[in-house]
Amino acid sequence: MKDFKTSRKNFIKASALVGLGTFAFGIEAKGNNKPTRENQASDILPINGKFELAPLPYPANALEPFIDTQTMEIHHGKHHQAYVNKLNDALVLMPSLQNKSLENLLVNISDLPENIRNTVRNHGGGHWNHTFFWKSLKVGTKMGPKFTDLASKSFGSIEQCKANFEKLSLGIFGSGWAWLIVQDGQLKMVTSANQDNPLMDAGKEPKRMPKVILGIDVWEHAYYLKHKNKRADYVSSFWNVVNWDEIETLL
Ligand code: MN3
Repeated sequence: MKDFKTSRKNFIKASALVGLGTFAFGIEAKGNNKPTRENQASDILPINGKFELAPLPYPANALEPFIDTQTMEIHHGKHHQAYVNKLNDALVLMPSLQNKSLENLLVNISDLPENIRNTVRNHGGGHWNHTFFWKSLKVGTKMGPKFTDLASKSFGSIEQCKANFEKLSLGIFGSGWAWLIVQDGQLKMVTSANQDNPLMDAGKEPKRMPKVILGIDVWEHAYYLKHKNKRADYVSSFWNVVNWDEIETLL
């Protein structure tokens, strides 16, 4: 359950089928060390040069019995807080980047100065991924018509979409994430190692900028207290906590 690793792998594109295409971010990538993407209204922004950990958008016990209270408290209060702290520590070394949004830093990750690049990748990625993850979770919502239509067109049926996502999540070796994204007019599933995510280096190809609509954290810290080594149990129960209202809004 060690939380901080430095090795990483590139994304593995798992499947790609039809769907809607929208681009969440405007990018102006240039081949220098100055990320130039303009901050967007929905971006995660630092306050006085520091990123902050927002409270969970619900009580820590809100996802019971599917995700237990203690896991939520540690995952948010310890793991996520540590990502924020270490991201801020790194950016102190590069004051010119302290007014950039988190999205701006991540889409241009390979252009960041080498002395902070890996730290921003791991801990900035961790901050973005978990901020997104908390908003994606809620008990008791129902799958909406936009997702139903898109997933059915893309994967043949909702059941097949879910099965593919579970299989993908189970196949991740070690720590990482599985994602549902809309890109190039298609609904796709991708995975990332460690705290990488689909935004990273997407600024290199503005037209391929993905819209992330769902992610599942398959680091052991996300499920080990409740499910121990049984990742499959965590993944199959994950559908009970997906915030379908949020997904419908994102689409
Ligand atoms: Mn996590």
